[in-house]
Amino acid sequence: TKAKVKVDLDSSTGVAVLGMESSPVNSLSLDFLTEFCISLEKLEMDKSCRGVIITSTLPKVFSAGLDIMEMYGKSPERCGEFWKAVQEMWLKVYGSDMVTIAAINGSSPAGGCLMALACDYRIMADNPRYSIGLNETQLGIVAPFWFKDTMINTVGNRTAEVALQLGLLYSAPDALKIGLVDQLVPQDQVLTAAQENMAKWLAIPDPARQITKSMMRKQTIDRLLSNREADITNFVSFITKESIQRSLRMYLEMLKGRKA
Ligand code: CO8
Repeated sequence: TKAKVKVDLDSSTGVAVLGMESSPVNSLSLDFLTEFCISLEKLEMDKSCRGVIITSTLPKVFSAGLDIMEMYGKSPERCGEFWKAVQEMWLKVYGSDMVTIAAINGSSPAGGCLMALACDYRIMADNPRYSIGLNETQLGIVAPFWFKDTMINTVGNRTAEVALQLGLLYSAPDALKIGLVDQLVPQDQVLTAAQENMAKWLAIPDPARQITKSMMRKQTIDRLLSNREADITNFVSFITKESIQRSLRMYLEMLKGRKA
């Protein structure tokens, strides 16, 4: 099967570009998440790599978030395995010792937004068609506490409260306004801007930056680590409920129907 992640490490700068290329929309399936985590782990272990830029190689979409097909009509065991992989992705990105920059060159709803939020810095293409946010409630599902925590850590409590309840998807300019992203640049400059910004982070001695990052994020990470099994049980019992399955089916039909 075709690789879903493309890694390009420049050993002269110590910066890797991790391109997500799981057509059509980089949805986070179990296979995708497994490959993504292995790639990130390899970079983490590689002493020559100090920073990673996460981006999409597909047009229009950064990541469509969790693969809805992984949550629809699946066995509890499979749902549990899937959820563990979602946790792992967040733990690896949010807790990375490397500098992580999201080069958001397309829409980034729900789990896609979570992945971007887990990075140290976010640069988004200034394109009015792209949106980003935690829109879970619009699907009739609830963003787990660690999605919520990551959002609060980024935009603050009040903004997160409104954003999460209404399941708001923000346009790029609105996302900049609330601090959900840090910088907007024209579409064709997203990667260059990410490289330029990366240089600023890499000018700081690694140990000082890493300890500071850990100081800021450790509490949030520990909250999931100490509740990991309960969080899986909670997800599985929630997602396999008949009413939730019905909501997901309606959402899927809406997605498919939009095209015609
Ligand atoms: N999962 C699976 N398939 C998807 C997904 C997805 N998340 N998103 C899109 N697709 C499919 C579409 O159905 C379509 O399939 P087909 O070609 O068979 O009709 C194909 O991908 C292409 O999609 P579009 O035609 O819609 O492509 P566009 O370029 O027009 O739009 C978007 C791209 C903006 C990404 C759009 O597809 C979209 O909005 N997708 C839905 C995104 C979304 O709402 N994701 C939420 C997932 S839930 C989540 O991530 C967190 C859940 C937390 C769980 C908590 C439970 C307790």
